Amino acid sequence: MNSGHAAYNAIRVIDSHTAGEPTRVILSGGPQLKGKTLQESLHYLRTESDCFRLSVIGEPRGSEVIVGALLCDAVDQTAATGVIFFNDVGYLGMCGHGSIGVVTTLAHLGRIGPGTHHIETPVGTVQTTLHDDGRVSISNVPSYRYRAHVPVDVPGYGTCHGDIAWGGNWFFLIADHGLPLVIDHRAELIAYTTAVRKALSAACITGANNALIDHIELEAPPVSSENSARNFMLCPGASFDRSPCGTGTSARLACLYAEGRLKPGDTWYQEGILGTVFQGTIALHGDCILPTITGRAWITGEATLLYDPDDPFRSGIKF
Ligand code: PYC
Repeated sequence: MNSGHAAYNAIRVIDSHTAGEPTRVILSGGPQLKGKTLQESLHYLRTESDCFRLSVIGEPRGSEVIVGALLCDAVDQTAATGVIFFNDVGYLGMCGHGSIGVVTTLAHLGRIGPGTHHIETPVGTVQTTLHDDGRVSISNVPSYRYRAHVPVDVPGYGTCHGDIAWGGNWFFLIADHGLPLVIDHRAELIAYTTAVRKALSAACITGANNALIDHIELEAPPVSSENSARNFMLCPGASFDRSPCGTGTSARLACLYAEGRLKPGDTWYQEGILGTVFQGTIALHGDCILPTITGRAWITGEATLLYDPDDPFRSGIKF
């Protein structure tokens, strides 16, 4: 059973940010996972050692903005690593900016060089390419639009419409929100997207197989004329993505393809709320698309997290 408090000694981490969004890669010192597949390892982590998650990325060692990336053994021996992504409220199927952070971290450690590398996640294997100039491309999991133009009544705001799409996580993508996608309006953007997520849940509007929609994406024209569009992304919990969001961009590409607005060979320049950009292209895969997202991460720190048994907040602070 989950003991409820963190009994770790020293956890080695490397911090980075991808287009502004932080990733903390956990190299060693975490729980011994059990399971033959990454899904089983994730189940074990979730049910038996969940206190690890908040102890590593929550306050006082981290913050709600950080995405954790726990490196673990891959089942596929040719993969560079297995990885389980999480944030302050739970686990992410896939994480685009986090995968770019993981590849950049492995390169920083000298474990990989420029070229193609596979990363195993609980929702599938992702092919990555580390380019000579430090940029990283992620060939994400098959992505698709599940439902189009779904109306939802948002208390206090009125009705909006959104597409439901899978890009490695479940997204509700809204264009008719009427809000300015600028960082100074972040409090308003968080309040609105949180209300939308609540309204979706209250109306039992879900992804396929009743999956919870936990990411809300607002769309707008780009600020820079060099880009294709801008977004604001509410992550699970109360935090927003500082980057254009890799899985969110994948979901957007799936919707654009479904609308006939994007085809293989086209390049989409997705601007995030800070103005940083991910480049997206697609290939076809049955009824789905295979998105490739390209961006860049930078290493910001190397640290050993310590756990004093007398520290009342050694397991992190749960808000
Ligand atoms: O880049 O896919 C992403 C992501 C998901 C949540 C935060 N970033």
